[in-house]
Amino acid sequence: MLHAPRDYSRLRQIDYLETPPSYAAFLEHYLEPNLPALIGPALTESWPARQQWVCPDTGKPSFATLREHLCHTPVQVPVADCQTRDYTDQKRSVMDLKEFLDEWEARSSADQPSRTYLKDFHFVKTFPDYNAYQTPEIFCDDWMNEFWTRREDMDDDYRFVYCGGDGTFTPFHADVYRSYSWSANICGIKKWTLFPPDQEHLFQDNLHNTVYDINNVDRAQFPNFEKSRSFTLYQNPGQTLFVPSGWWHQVENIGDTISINHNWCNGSNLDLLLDSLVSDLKEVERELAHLKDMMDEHEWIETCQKVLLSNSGWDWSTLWNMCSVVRERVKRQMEQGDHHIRTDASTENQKPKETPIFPPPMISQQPPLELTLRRVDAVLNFIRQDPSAAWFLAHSKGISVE
Ligand SMILES: O=C(O)CCC(=O)C(=O)O
Ligand SMILES: [Fe+2]
Repeated sequence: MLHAPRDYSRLRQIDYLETPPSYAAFLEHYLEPNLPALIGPALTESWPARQQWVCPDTGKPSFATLREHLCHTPVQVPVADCQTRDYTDQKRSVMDLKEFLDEWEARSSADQPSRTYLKDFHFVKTFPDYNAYQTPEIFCDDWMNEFWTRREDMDDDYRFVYCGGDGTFTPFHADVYRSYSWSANICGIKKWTLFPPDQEHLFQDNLHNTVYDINNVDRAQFPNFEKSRSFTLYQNPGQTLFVPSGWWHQVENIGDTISINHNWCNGSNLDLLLDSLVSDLKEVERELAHLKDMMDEHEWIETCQKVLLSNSGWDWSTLWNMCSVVRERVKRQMEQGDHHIRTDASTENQKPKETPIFPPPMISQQPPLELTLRRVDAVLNFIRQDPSAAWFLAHSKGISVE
């Protein structure tokens, strides 16, 4: 694979970058080695969200402005009950945004901790004309949002807002597909505990159950957890954290907190995404092993891919299609430069579409195009050479594996 092995053992602290780094520096020191960085508030200073959603005097959410800007029509939002566990996650439901804000404000005024956490709220998709923030240049090489916002069969994205009062939290996890995330704090403080990759064996039991809350670990069930290595940091208002691929983490809100978070991936963590898909598939095959003898070979492949898609949100065709879309775009950039990027983005933006597109990165916001092409081709070739994956793709609608 086209990536040097990553070594986390010499990492002693998480860098704080007062001034936002150039794209080239961010690529070299954080994206490629897969290391976290906390970036100072200059990165988000000009965002309307920072100016409009926070009371300048108190630093608390401006509940009246949020209601005025976001609640003219009823909006249903996803929420989690932080006090009720549901397997590896919290109990999820939906509620009306105005009702959520009213309840949050009442608790905040009474200095009471909250248990309802608005999370994974597709903000840009819900408010396409709001322009509450601009994706910083260092995070523009984002294939997940580029791909999902253009898919004709699925108007989706990974651009979220999180809102929660004091005491709300996100349990211990690694992100979807082992993607990166970035998280910008609009107000409040987030306490992050981050665990470098490759320590899963220390926080899993024999049955592959994983620790849920790092503050309440059953030492009998997870005797090795205390051997794990982690970094704790406090993210203040305006600061942005880059969370690398495959780093497990838990996040706890201190005070009333609003953040903007994207999940994303690109050529620098593509190998980790592929590893993650392969290991998710192995897990599915283990779970379904008792059915294998009852099926023919092709039925088995299809069943495993179906379960993989429903458990993990992707299958071979998802990874194949994302890489193919990026490959086409990179080849166009090699031939035509950036010109078409701006034109494509502006014409597509004029189409009435539920999810506004995420524009592809300019040449200056990504690694050398030849390197990206080699990395994408390595993954496409890996898939072509895997007999089950190749058979599955050859029988998937609209895919040509040539
Ligand atoms: O802010 C939170 O509660 C969770 C954020 C998170 O897990 C992430 O950005 O990856
Ligand atoms: Fe996360």
